[in-house]
Amino acid sequence: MAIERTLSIIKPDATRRNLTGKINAKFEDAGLRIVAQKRIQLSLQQAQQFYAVHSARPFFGELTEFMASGPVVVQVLEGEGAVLKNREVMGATNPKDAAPGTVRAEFAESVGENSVHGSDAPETAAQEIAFFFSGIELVG
Ligand code: RTP
Ligand code: MG
Repeated sequence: MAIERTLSIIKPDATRRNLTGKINAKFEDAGLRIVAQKRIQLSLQQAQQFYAVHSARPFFGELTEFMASGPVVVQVLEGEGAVLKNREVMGATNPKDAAPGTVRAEFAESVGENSVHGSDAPETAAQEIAFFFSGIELVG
């Protein structure tokens, strides 16, 4: 399988509870390399722009307000099949459905406040990485 990159976000519920290191350990233990990372605070407008694909969904307001409610850690993960591998490490969207040992099974508070975001395909990964990182911030 090819080496890929994917965009990951450690969400405000997790940064608030000081879980960045524990979540990063799960990524690294799965063979994902953190090749870029920064801690930022999104404005509501930036959160709306990032999640524009979900703008018609009933949870859009709740989701974007939550994502702007505190610091997030945005990161680029690299590895073999990184998009799918990251989603396996994250677990299902709803922590009640997430497999044991996944980030969401261990740390998520609810279906909305679920600790991490991960790109869902290589094409969206490229767009989401470009949303947060410039070329010189991406170390090979
Ligand atoms: P993500 O995009 O954050 O990696 O999560 P995902 O693919 O597992 O879930 P997606 O369907 O893309 O939804 C994006 C985020 O919206 C919030 N959500 N809330 N209240 C709800 O029913 C609900 N459903 C989704 C979650 O924060 C989810 O991660
Ligand atoms: Mg998604």
